[in-house]
Amino acid sequence: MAEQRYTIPPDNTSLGDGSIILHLDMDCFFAACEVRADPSLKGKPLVIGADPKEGKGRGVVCTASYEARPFGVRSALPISQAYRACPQAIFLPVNGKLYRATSRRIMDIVSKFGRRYEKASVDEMYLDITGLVHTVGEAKEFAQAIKDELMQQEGLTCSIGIGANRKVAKVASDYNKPDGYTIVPESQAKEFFAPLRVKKIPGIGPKSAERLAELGILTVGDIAKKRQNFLLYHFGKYGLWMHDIANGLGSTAVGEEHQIKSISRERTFEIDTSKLSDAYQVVHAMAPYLADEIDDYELHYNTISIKLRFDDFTTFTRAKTLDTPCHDVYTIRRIAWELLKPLLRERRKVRLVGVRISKFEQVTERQMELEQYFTTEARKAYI
Ligand code: TTP
Ligand code: MG
Repeated sequence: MAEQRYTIPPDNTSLGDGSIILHLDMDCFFAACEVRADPSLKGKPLVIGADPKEGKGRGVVCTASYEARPFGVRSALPISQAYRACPQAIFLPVNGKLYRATSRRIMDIVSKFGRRYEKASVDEMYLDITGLVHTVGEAKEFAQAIKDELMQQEGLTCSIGIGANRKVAKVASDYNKPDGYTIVPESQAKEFFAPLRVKKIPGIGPKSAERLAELGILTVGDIAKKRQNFLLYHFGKYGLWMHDIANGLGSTAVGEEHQIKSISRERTFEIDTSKLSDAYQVVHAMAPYLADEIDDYELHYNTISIKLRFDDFTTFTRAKTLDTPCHDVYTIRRIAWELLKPLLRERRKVRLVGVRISKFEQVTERQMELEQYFTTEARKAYI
């Protein structure tokens, strides 16, 4: 059965008396940055991710241009499958520096439009625009003004959702992609959600969707209609959360949480390896990316973790929390290797190595100076 489409109500409709939240998500972000850098790629199927090696490549797709999506190519698909589905696509490696620099400029541009803002990922953000717009017509103009500004300054398109809470705004920004916007007044939130499949709500994953389906619950409207006690019985507190969301209630806090929780990198070997030097090289090469990114955010890390997957897919993680926060590359390398080495003793074949830094904190200038000094000392010791 085709899903019933939501239509934005007339321009003079009130958005409601509570908060007004805007969610913005860039369109096929990594691919769009590549097209901007090389306009000859425009209109072509484009896949950003691991090297496909003519179908033998390992690793995954990061994103695909809208021209590649009809072939079933999407984020997280193994790159070998993407190659089989669309061999004529242009496959490009990930240029993290370009995307991060673009992301920062976008956030600068967009944040000026709101009262508060929160960066939610490399290509999405929330704005609290309570009091800045009151009607559907004003919200449309507001969304269009942001889109025009981004197009003018960055040459990129985005999609925007405006609603009475974060969840409505987030689902709305995805509703009319690419290059669209969807405005959902408070009074329409339930109707907007009702026909959507439960998995459309971020926070309801495949497992929950399966359990809901077993109970005959397929759409968000089905959740809204259930009694709270029923959902509490089957899902505990999570059931109550789902009930609230389905009924158009949800968090409106923007920018109150620390936005970025961890930064990680993973690498799948082309061929499973039992050589220690292979694992070491990966850690060595990954560390600067992590350190670079943390510098972009002007944060320090407290915890370093590793992930190790053997050829039979058994996976181990280990973590170490430091006595003092750091931001340098050397500490990442040293600790990650300390954590990895004991696991490699048996010389089993390794499929994947990953490094993560987390428990971030902002640092004062004085701390920065000290850190600088110790980093220089550490570098000397290291070389
Ligand atoms: P998304 O916003 O999920 O995707 P997108 O911007 O490419 O496409 P859409 O138009 O549907 O929003 O993610 C933003 C970027 O994050 C994306 O361009 C690439 C990266 N990414 C990954 O590297 N791996 C992933 O699994 C996902 C989902 C995204
Ligand atoms: Mg996006």
